[in-house]
Amino acid sequence: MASRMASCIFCKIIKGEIPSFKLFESDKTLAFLDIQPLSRGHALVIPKAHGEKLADIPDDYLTEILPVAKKLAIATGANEYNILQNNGRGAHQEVPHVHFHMIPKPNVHEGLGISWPAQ
Ligand code: DGP
Repeated sequence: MASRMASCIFCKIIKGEIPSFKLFESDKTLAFLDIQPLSRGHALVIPKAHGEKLADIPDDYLTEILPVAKKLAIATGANEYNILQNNGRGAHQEVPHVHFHMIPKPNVHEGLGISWPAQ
């Protein structure tokens, strides 16, 4: 587990070793913009505990995830959006650290004080 954490790209983002555009941070949760956005405002919400799949993450690291995703959805002004979470390569998971996608549908606008960077 320790070696997987050392090479994990999202653990490096948590530690600030790889830059990201952070949207929310607490002791257990981090949200940042996806580097390959499917739409403007596409964000990832991750637990700060390393684990590949949902079953690997302690419950207390999961409780904040959906409320944060909800706030991000509201902040984009999106009326329509997808919350997605993939488990395993066969389920299209590329990064082996649990993450929830918040993907606004196109035509979102700026809202509630968050100015999304142009892409
Ligand atoms: P998934 O297929 O569910 O594992 O999605 C992984 C997402 O992670 C994909 O949309 C691109 C994003 N991603 C990968 N590497 C980085 C990175 O270094 N920074 C950021 N911000 N996003 C990344």
